[in-house]
Amino acid sequence: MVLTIYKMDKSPPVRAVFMTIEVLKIPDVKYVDVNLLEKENLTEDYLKMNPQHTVPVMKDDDFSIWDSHAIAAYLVTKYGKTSSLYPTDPKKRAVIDQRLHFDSGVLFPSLSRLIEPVFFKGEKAFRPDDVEQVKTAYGFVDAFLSKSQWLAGDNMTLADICCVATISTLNEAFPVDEKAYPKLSAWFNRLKQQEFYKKRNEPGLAQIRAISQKMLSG
Ligand SMILES: N[C@@H](CCC(=O)N[C@@H](CS)C(=O)NCC(=O)O)C(=O)O
Repeated sequence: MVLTIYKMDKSPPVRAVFMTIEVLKIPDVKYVDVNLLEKENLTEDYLKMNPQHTVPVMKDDDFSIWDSHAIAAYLVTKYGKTSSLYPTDPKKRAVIDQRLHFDSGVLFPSLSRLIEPVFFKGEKAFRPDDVEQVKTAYGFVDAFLSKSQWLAGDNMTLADICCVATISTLNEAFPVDEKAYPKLSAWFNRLKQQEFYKKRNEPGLAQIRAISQKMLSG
């Protein structure tokens, strides 16, 4: 049985899957690099696995699935010795699912919208409207954290892992202001101290940092 992840290290959803694998301590994972600039995600074989041509994709024997949130949930269900990252209790799981959909529907689109003009269209500053959208998203996360230390309750869950992959990337472009978003800032600092974050999020994030600095300075 071989678990394979098709990946590009700087991608936030890929890093969410990396961190999930690290927390679950899944051994013997095979990694395959997919170079998006070289259009390796548009080959016939890749499109057969994932017609949406995104990374990450996970293959577990003859089963394949894409979308970091679906992959992370599958990994916990199949490989998690305990289910605390994604509990089966309907209410607890519903809160986690809401945060995961928030990541897909609000955080990640805010990130794409913010960085694309600078990273891919040669603009030298972020557009004010896009920055406003990021501020709104940060405000939502701060509100989610008003009653608990973690995004979906008193324990760290997939909600924290998936959202921090995106937020740490947003933070490289538009840093989280500790005064404006104190709860978000404290949560982010808490995650930055975790070994799984240092080992599996930080390296890809450093690549984003380098690109961001180059694009904004040039
Ligand atoms: N919701 C997806 C987003 C995946 C995604 O958009 N990945 C980007 C890289 S960060 C990608 O593969 N883009 C290439 C493309 O859309 O063709 C997930 O969580 O996996």
